[in-house]
Amino acid sequence: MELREELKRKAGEKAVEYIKDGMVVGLGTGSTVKYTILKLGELVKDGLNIIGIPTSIATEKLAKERGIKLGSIDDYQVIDLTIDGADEVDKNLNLIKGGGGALLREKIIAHASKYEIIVVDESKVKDILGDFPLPIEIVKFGYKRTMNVLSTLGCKPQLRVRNGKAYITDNGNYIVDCKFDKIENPAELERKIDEIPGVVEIGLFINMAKEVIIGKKEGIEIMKIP
Ligand code: DER
Repeated sequence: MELREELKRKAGEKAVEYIKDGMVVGLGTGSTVKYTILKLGELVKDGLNIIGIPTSIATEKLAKERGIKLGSIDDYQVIDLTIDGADEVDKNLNLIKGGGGALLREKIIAHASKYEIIVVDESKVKDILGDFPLPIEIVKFGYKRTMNVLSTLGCKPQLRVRNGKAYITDNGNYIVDCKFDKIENPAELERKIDEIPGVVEIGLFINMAKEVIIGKKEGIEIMKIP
């Protein structure tokens, strides 16, 4: 296994230690939390009793394949613990998310969670957010105008394309990836973007993560809000 994948696996599997019998567990999306779900599937086979709330159709499929019992956010409106990945993490545990296209459902489930743990490899940890283009979910109607308004905030919006076609989220919307370079004040930027009609959700998760588990060459580091 190549090094980065090994660091993802270390972080993803470490998070499983936080899952207790009887919990309702939000299941994130992406290549790091995949390892959490694989390990969780093994524990479920050994008798662990949890309900998983998936943050995407892809995660729902993976969890079902691993025999994890699933529920819906409408039937389980308070979630004990959510484990998810991120594209960037800063020192205040603010996140850029959405690289996997699941930011809307991820944010709803994060908001419903008593405790949100993020699993990343060390390459995701940054002093200031912004290296990774900020994913923003927008409706199709008037999307070119929405992109133009977003560019007035100082970013270069790119419509996300997959296999030569505009990427469509699980919710039927577009994603625009906006390169801001340095995001000095994530909370203020989130507020400004949120004012734009046509924006559905923004890939800035402010004050939502309680812990970040970082897979590093020398081992595991845990970042927590003091
Ligand atoms: O879309 C997301 O926010 C996902 O959590 C994803 O971007 C995490 O990235 P990973 O695949 O590198 O874990």
